[in-house]
Amino acid sequence: MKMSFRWYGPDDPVKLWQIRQIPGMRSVVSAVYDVRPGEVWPEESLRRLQEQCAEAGLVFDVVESIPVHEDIKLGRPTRDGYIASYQENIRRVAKYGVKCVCYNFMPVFDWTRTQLDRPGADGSTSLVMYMDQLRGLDPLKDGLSLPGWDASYEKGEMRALFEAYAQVGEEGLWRNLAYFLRAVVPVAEACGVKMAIHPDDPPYPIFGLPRIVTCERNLDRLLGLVDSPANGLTLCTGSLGCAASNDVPAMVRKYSAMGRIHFMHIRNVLNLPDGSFEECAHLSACGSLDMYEIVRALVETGFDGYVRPDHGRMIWGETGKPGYGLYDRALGAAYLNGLFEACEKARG
Ligand code: DNO
Repeated sequence: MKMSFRWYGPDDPVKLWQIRQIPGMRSVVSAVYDVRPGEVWPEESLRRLQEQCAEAGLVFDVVESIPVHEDIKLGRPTRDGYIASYQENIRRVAKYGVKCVCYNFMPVFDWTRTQLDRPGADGSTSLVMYMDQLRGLDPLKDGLSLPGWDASYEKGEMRALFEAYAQVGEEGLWRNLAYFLRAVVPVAEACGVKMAIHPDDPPYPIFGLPRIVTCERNLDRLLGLVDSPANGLTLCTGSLGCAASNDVPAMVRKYSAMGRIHFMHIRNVLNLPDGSFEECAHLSACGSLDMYEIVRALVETGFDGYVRPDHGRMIWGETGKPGYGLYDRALGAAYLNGLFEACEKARG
């Protein structure tokens, strides 16, 4: 396993030298952030990223994410141009040392929560999704924006996108995903890159928009669209795990044994009876997921991909990007390193 940490570039309040001091830290997960979805990433930006990480004693070898343009997800006639740019981006990131590309196929919005700073009993804050708050939200009316979202849409554009997705529906989204994968996976194969789709977060339709990367049945279907190791998964325990019907350790074991997990996002969630959930500390005892069983499944299947501690709470007075502070993610990395060491030694 290769331990990694997400870094949002020079503007990130978390600095590379701090990441470097987390024990066992190896890889930086990053992206070129000043380019709109669908455009080709300047080589100069990639060179700089590679150099900055190397100077800090780290390796830039995972991209999260190369965004997929909405026209690709919608199957619009303009998609071929955007797919050509995507293919070029895969070639370019490979040239600068990247081995794994994380992306998602969620319509319009990336991950969704209803509150980003919910105080816990210990005074820390975390991201939560409360169903009663969700019912009151309308992205077409409220000026809703979350850190992972593309904030550049006008209200009118957003409405048109919603209408277009209503036409496409789930099966249309599957067809468009297949078309995309058939075009990009051969390019990834040729340059030694593993594509790793991130599950939908949360893994069910939201605001009436279809979502398909949600459960074991659909992950099987996805991997079958192009049966190549380069068509793989980012297995995000928190995203899949907030649907109680997903048995996360079993999914990890199955897809890791198949060699189809290239990137693990590991975090815990506390699921509430009405389908709401709270992000919590990584420790198993704090949430609904058994972190030991997840790590054991990886170790026993010989997992050698990338791992990153996912979202942390805000603790010790830190301020910054919700979910992406230094302290709690560093604690997460230390805890995960401990679980890996114990499972590896037990395995002998
Ligand atoms: C949330 C992240 C996601 C992820 C994208 C991948 O914190 O895990 O935003 O980066 O969905 O494309």
